[in-house]
Amino acid sequence: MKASDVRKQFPILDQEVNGHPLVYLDSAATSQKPVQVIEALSDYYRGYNSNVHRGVHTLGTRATDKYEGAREKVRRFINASSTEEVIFTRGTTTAINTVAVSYGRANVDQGDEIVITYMEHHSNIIPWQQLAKEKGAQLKFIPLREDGSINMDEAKNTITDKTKIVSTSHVSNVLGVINPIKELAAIAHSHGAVMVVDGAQGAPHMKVDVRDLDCDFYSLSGHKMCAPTGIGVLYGKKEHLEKMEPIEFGGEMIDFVGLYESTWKELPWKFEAGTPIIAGAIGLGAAIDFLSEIGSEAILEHEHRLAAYALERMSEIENLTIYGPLEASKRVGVITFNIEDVHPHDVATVLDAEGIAVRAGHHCAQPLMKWLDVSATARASFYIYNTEQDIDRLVEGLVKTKEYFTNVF
Ligand code: 7TS
Repeated sequence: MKASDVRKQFPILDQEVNGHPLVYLDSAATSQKPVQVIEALSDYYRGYNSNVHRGVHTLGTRATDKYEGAREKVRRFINASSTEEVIFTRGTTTAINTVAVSYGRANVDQGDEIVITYMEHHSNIIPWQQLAKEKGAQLKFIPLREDGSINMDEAKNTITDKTKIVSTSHVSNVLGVINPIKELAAIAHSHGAVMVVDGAQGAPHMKVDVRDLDCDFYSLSGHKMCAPTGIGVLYGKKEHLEKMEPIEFGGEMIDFVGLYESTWKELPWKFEAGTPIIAGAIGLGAAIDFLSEIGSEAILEHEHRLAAYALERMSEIENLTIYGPLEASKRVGVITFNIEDVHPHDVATVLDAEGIAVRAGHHCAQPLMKWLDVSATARASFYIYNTEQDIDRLVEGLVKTKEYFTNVF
């Protein structure tokens, strides 16, 4: 699909906000949805809404085929060995919590170490904090280089024979930096630890090959990659998942229930309690078809081009600080910044008046804000439907913001 055709598939982008054509630069929070995904949801609810794996009736069979078909699409998309390794979850947060509770409780003991970094999203911090507290384990943080990227020499020092779990984001939701997962996984494995990847900001933007990365677990959120909210994926190596206990019980995950003892279904269903997220999974399948048509390489190339252009144009603005590496090739299309003496919420408010949507705040990464020595930042995040013109509008908006606050104060 040509870049100019991609944007046309997103009906929401064709509107005015506050009297200006909408420029949506908040895709790291959630992406917009193409018409193909909206139609897949509508087809399900209009044509074959039914529960899965239960009835023998025709609608139930269609729904089951589509739901399990979506699992196979995910498997191919991340190159897992088998659909047994693909568990549908509510999102990345649920996926990481599942690993921390199920794998973590069984494999982490007092005195063990769990290693993460300073750049993690809260969803990849708190589950490990809770586990560490419960088990008397130590939570350790890999130091970052000055540009915010992971210091691999420090990674080698931080990960030790006591480390049981290493968990980091594939891509930081604040700095946009792409992390060297394959290298970290190799270090983790050399100490007998598992590698957990928070892929919320990775899977939307680049090729994910879980076998090549050799990670033990990988999580993603559908809503950041053109699918609906409420659907995500936990990938896990079968050798781990087979030994792990479910953390939710009832409904879809049951094999046999007695009065005092019960047994679970096989993988992947033993981790999918209750009625599954059927519409969400079907929507994710449609989103994967859509993204695959564009191609992961083309998506990353597009983001590198936009990031390079944004970094160049934004660095022309005086007193504007950009966080993270300044080489576009080290990032995806996420640019976090501050304008001196202007609060990021004020930046976002002025931009909104111009029809430009950006996020301001701590981005659910308070330890990283502390590391950056700021209380908050503004963030512009791009995706497949953004263009150089969107960045021009952002830069014009930022210049206006600066003028406005310079004149007022
Ligand atoms: N990990 C990372 C790196 C994220 O960016 C996010 C969401 C999550 C985990 C949690 O994903 P969820 O789908 O389970 O909520 N990040 C953001 C953000 O940057 N702005 O809003 C949500």
